[in-house]
Amino acid sequence: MDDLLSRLLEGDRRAVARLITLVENGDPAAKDPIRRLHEHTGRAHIVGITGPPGSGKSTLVNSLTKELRARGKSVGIIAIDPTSPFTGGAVLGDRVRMQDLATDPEVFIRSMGTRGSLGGVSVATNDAVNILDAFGKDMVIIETVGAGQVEVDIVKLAHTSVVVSMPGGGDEIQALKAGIMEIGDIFVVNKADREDAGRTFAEITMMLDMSQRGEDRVPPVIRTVATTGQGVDELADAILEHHLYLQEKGLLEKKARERILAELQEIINRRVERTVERALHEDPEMVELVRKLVETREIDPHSGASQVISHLLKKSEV
Ligand SMILES: Nc1nc2c(ncn2[C@@H]2O[C@H](COP(=O)(O)OP(=O)(O)OP(=O)(O)O)[C@@H](O)[C@H]2O)c(=O)[nH]1
Ligand SMILES: [Mg+2]
Repeated sequence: MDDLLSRLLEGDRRAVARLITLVENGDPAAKDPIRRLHEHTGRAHIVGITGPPGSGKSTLVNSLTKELRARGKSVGIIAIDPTSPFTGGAVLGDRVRMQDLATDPEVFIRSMGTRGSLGGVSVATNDAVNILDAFGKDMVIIETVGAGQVEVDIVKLAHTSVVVSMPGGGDEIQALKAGIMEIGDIFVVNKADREDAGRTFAEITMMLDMSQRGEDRVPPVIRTVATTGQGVDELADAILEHHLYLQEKGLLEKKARERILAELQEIINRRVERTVERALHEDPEMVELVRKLVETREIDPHSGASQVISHLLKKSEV
């Protein structure tokens, strides 16, 4: 296992795939390489692409990556699939939509399942981003379906967040309002070949005008047709410009700090959660005892929980 990281750093794609699998499975064998990998990270421009199901994110990532490759950038892609397990249909779908890129050695594509574990997803995704960063990819693109808490967490991992919408989705404009709006750095109206695209474009532009984001930069709204590549050069421009903007304003360091904080928080949450699960599993009598005390009204549930927690903290290492 020791040489997995060396192989990765030497450019071995199989080592990358293997390490991401270990991370995804929460395999303890990932721990050491992930720890040692850290010093090799911090160079990639991380781009989050989020939006409702079927809005064309994968198709867009495909054409965007082609555009970025034409500009000499190497690209790593992580597609988060929230619904199906790792071998599920959507993953195959992504493979099909991104198959143009499959033979390019400067592109690495990986789908990750979420396996129903919320905290775990962010941690695994972040590890995968770090792996592709250390692997030397100039840009790492994360595709995720919006817009729930997981997506917001994942978007927090990105330097540049692209929010994709499509025409005719009244619902998804609502979803935009529900939180993703604030974190989008660039907005895309994909499927601009559809006739109601103009209205969606106008709605998003208006919402951005009304929202006070406390920034001197108004996020651009870009119309794309992912299937033909129309507007994708403009999107690539906007993404690279945003990175320059972050650099020039000294915001890249701020983002990096926020990223590390979010990463630490996720790891801590996840580890505490798992420790509690494990400890409760190993010590059911303790819980049963407290349950009885609460049942017989000798103590209240809050004090009961406190007792369980202090007991667990005493006996287990997080
Ligand atoms: N007309 C039109 N269709 C598009 C466009 N972009 C994507 N599509 C089609 O929309 C469908 C969904 O595209 P995907 O790229 O899989 O969308 P997605 O957002 O990645 O979907 P999920 O990952 O399942 O949420 C496919 O049939 C695409 O061919 C576009 O610009 N115009
Ligand atoms: Mg997709």
